[in-house]
Amino acid sequence: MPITPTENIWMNGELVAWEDAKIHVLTHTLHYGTGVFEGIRAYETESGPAVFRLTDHIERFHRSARVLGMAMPYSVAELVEACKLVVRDSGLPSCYVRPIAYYGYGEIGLATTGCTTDVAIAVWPWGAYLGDDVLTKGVRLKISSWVRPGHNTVPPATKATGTYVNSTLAKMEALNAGYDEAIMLNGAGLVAEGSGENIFAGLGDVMVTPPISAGALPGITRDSVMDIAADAGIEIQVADLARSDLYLADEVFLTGTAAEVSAVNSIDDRPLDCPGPRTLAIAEVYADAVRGRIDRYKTWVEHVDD
Ligand code: PPE
Repeated sequence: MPITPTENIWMNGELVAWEDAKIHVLTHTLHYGTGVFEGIRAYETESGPAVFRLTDHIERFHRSARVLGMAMPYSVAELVEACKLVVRDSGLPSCYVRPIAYYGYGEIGLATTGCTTDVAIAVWPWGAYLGDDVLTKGVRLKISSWVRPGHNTVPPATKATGTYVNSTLAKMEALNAGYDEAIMLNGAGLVAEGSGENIFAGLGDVMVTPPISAGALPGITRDSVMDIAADAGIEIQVADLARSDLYLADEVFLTGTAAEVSAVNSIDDRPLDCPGPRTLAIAEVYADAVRGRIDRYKTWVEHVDD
């Protein structure tokens, strides 16, 4: 997707003009995939732009760094304020927010000893991730030939930049085969997640989503959807899913900050009820919740003008 530039990018505590926010080609993370990042959305609300579950995202950002053994130079509170500042500075009513922490220029070689950790936060307008018709036509999924890395390979529950080599391979394989998105299985052949989304499958009265131990990212949208479903009387279970469970599902949806709640049309060309009734009910509440329209979920909405 082409990027639409905004005015400034936050780099190590300062706002830098978009076109000057550059790094050296010998930046450590460019070579070894040793960074961590987040994907967050700010939505237009009645009281100005608000970032959805900003603190939760920044806490995950810190956890990802901790897993990599990376010393994060800014506290959660500092990064929350920095994200709000960049959103405010952009003047955009809604946008995508991308914090990234990376080992910078100065050391080369696999060891990260002595590397500096640099942090940047960019925002840009980002529309529908999987198309404008995700709640009407839905997306066509293909089970990937690429396997989600194991917990002792590249930790899949960590939002590290290097992990996305796996996601990109899967995504491109699916797109080249004429599908919209890939679903990855783990080394045991159980369902993990999409290249950039978690998955929920309706099997009779319950909707099932794989556990983090299956190789899924602890998605913040996944977590929000579990609360929304519980409040709406829709039963959700966290349990392993076999590939055949996906073929037998009545309805399936994907969740992610970028993808929001996206209905699934088919998996490996096996059609599903799309959009399914639970998918639609949850998607509708989610769309209102992120925009601060539901009192019960107001704590999720962090205004940038506070
Ligand atoms: N799994 C993966 C692999 C993943 O990348 C995401 C987010 C999720 C699950 C859902 O997590 P959450 O956003 O917290 O609900 N994927 C990001 C897209 C990355 C991209 O640049 O493309 C996102 O949705 O921001």
